[in-house]
Amino acid sequence: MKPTLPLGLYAIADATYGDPIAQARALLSAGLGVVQLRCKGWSTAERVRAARELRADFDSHHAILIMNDDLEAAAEGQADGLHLGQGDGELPAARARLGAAALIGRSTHTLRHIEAARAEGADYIGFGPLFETRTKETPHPTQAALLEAALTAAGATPLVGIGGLDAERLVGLRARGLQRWAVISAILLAPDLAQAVVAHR
Ligand code: TZP
Ligand code: MG
Repeated sequence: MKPTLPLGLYAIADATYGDPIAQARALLSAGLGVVQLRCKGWSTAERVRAARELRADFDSHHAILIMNDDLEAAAEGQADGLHLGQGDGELPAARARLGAAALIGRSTHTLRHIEAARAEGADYIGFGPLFETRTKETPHPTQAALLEAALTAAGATPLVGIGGLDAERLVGLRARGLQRWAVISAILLAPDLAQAVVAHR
């Protein structure tokens, strides 16, 4: 059965900020139900190894493991799902490879992207960058002003806001209807990860 994306914080373990295996374990210990493994610049074999190493931890925490970017790594690494950017390949091909139970998300940067993601059968939609981000070079303008329109465009498909999020910004975004969000640097660069998770969940 396809897992349900939890409300609140969608955590990301990111090799940009250290060892993603240690990060993922810490995020699971902090009680998070979904963690994406984002290992830019790694080979598929390295991603597969990381996912396999973490599989038992995710199972014991009943948590969802999402692989970023790499369909083959998601399949071989026995991830629960895959996150595709705009340039990361066709969603139907990923669905065919991973099966109906896989949770497949698509990054979107415009309202048109959101409509396309729904049409291709995305299980959830990442939307951003909401604010300037230090994690990723993005040619896309910040999208926070479009949040309400994005939520409407997403309809029943869960939307995960991303980009430059911190605890203070989340207060305003949640008041405007955001129910799910992804945070990278504000958590992974915090001196105390568990405390940062509490502040952003
Ligand atoms: N996609 C849009 S912004 C972003 C991604 C992967 C990076 C978000 O990182 P941060 O550090 O939470 O701004
Ligand atoms: Mg990508």
